[in-house]
Amino acid sequence: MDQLNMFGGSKGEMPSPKIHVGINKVANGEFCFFPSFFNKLESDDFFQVLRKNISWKQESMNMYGKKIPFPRLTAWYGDQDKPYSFSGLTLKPQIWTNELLEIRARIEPVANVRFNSVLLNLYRSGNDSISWHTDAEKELGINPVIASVNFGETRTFQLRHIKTKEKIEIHLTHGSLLIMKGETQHFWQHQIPKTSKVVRERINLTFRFLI
Ligand SMILES: O=C(O)CCC(=O)C(=O)O
Ligand SMILES: [Mn+2]
Repeated sequence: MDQLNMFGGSKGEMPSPKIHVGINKVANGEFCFFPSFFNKLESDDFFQVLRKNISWKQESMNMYGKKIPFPRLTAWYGDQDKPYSFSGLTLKPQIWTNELLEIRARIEPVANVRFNSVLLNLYRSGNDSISWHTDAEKELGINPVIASVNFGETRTFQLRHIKTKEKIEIHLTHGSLLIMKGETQHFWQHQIPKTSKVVRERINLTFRFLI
């Protein structure tokens, strides 16, 4: 199967229970979800170009004096004067590529904010994941708007309210855009769990504004 026919698009995908297209207000949070924000052709193109041109790195976090590799590859791009720290790492951003600027120009009018940086994740298989966390680093300000763009395999994005433990699942399809805003990062953790299904690669971009 060639790369262009690899990803099925959102037709026939499982719907995301509770979350519908457009604005969703939940307890202590707000999400805007567009399952096919980018069409199939442009999503196929973006997947290929990003897979090839992004400088993917195997970063590790320091835990009890040990280096633990992240279960995914990552990359950090953005304005040069905005270093970013998370999980004990400080990353100096790489310079924006044309594709990243193109994607940013498409999503900024919808998110209604400016983004000066983007963190990219490459999930190589079902064994790659990101565990429960919030995007609440102090450089992101009080109520950050985070815009998540997805290409490649559909993976399940889970949210969990830190007090009520309510759970929400969103199927992040090829070409989807999910915007998290309002108080979300103070009350809802999120993760992409591992899956035992045989899955193809997935690229996720989270656009952020660093103060
Ligand atoms: O891959 C995803 O959808 C989530 C990535 C994420 O939460 C992050 O990079 O902070
Ligand atoms: Mn996150």
